[in-house]
Amino acid sequence: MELTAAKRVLLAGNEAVARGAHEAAVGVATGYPGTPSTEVLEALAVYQGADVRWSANEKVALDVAAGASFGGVRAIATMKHVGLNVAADTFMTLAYTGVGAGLVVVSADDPGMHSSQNEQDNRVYARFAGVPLLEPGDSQEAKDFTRLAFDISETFDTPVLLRYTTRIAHTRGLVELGEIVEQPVPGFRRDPRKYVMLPANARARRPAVLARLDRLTWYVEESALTQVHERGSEVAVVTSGICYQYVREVLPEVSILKLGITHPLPVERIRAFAGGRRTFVVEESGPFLEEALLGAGIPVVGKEFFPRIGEMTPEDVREGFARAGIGGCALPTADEGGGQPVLPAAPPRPPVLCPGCPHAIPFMALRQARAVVAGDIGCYTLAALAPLEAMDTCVAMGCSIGMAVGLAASGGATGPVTAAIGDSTFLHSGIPALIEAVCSRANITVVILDNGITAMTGGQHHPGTGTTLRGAAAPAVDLVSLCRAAGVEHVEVVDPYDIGAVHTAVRQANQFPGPAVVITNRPCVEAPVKIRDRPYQVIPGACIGCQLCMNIGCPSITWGDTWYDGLRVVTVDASTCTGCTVCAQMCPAGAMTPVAGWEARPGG
Ligand SMILES: Cc1ncc(C[n+]2csc(CCOP(=O)(O)OP(=O)(O)O)c2C)c(N)n1
Repeated sequence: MELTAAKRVLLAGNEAVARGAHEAAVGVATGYPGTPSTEVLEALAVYQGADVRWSANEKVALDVAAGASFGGVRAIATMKHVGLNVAADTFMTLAYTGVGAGLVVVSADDPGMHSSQNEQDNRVYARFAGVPLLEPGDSQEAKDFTRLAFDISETFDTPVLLRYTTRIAHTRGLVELGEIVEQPVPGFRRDPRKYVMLPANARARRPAVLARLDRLTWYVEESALTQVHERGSEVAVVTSGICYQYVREVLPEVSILKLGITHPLPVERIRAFAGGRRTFVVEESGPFLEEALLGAGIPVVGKEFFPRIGEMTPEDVREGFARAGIGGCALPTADEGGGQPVLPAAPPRPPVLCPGCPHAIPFMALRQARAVVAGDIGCYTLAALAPLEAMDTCVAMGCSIGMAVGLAASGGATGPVTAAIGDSTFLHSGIPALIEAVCSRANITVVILDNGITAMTGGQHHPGTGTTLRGAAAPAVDLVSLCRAAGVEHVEVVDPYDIGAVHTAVRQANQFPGPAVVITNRPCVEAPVKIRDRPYQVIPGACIGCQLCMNIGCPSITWGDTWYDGLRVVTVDASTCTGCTVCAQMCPAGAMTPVAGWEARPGG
């Protein structure tokens, strides 16, 4: 449902960013999915007007957004923190070219690594590139700052980095909606000295980047995005983003300078605010603000008392101040009106592949082949865990094939070298490494786990899916043709539910001299539609308790406390079984049988 103006609505930070972009009349919105950024584009797609699309990867997303901006249309590119590493090449030089119409880059960082392979503080990218950095502290600011970021981008002819963290991205808050500000579309203005970064042109733009930073510094010193809450306390706190809420909660009486723009910094304003008081910097992740202020000669303390690892919590802030001899105020408990009652922690559950996940059997085959498996990032990374335990490396998106090439080159692998990569990841950044494998005649097998979707981040389409973000039909990249066109001679497509066929395909690929590709071709059982085929059950008395089926790691199969005729047996939970047949194929006793009288369940 499209939201109308002059209303206050509850929005998560990501939805608020989408609303801000919509109010700023964004024309082109691009991105690549990744927690905690994914919902921005999904929320933007609900509004009519803009061209909203998932791109093949973050660099392509930023290239498309930059092209649109050069063409005179406001554009936004969204990504998670590691996505900006992928887009960094473009990002760094966009600081030189500047923009046509407003260009905003959203980086949603994941301190604590709820769903990421590392934690990195992407504020440093703004300093690195020399571009302005906005850090919203709640949903209202997420909307307002996004909108303002387009204006700043145009006023100062610069891309703007909008950076926030998981709590802001996923926490809901009341947001007052605004009107949509229609934008003129001037079209592309040819200007090679600005847009063609030949060394001679780039050298000429370098001083422009620094001059712009100077102008931005004057702007920031005056900006209303810096809020000073002076309460006359003996200590002073400089903070930004979500940490502002935590400081207010823990020390309601302390004087706070809350930053909205964190690069460049309003150094003189902060110096005046600190005014010789004991000044604390409370910030999540690295000592980004602290180092900048120390560098400017403002004596502050921060990471001496507050953690630099993981997500900051109000408790961390309270403890930090307590260590510094300040406050000592406990956070209010639920009884004292401190919010939700503290619920008992849920028992830890190891993450597992879904029942019927088509990724399980290829990894069983790889393990049986004693392959050394360079893995990649996606749902299938869970194959590194028990019971599959069939992945030996996993570093960053798209690394698997290149790492397999290197492992093969090392001569140190103890078995056939294999790369295992999902379809979205292959299209994101696997293709160049496959070309490298071909050109270096690397003796590797590449297993492309094609489930038709970007499952890990919630089922977004990708260039092989055949749909657009808004669900319209689109041309789909054919992976077989793509691999053949790259020069791979041995390409085989196999049904991952057919255990025998998968084993044969892996064996043949391993025997092939040079790079070989095996593509598994079953759709994800959860997205875009839930696949629920006739479920299986265990025939009473037929199970011999061998537990072979437990090796699949299917959560529908349990080895619990079920006994039959004095023998402990497995059970299949028919309510979650998707009917993939894999356990029935594996069972040496023929103990798995389809449930009789089954009818398709809703969503099946
Ligand atoms: C550079 C980067 N961008 C985005 C992500 C978030 N992410 C992790 S895996 C993945 C794609 C998974 O899709 P696919 O390879 O098809 O595997 P599936 O989950 O469908 O099995 C994404 C988008 C990331 N970790 N790194």
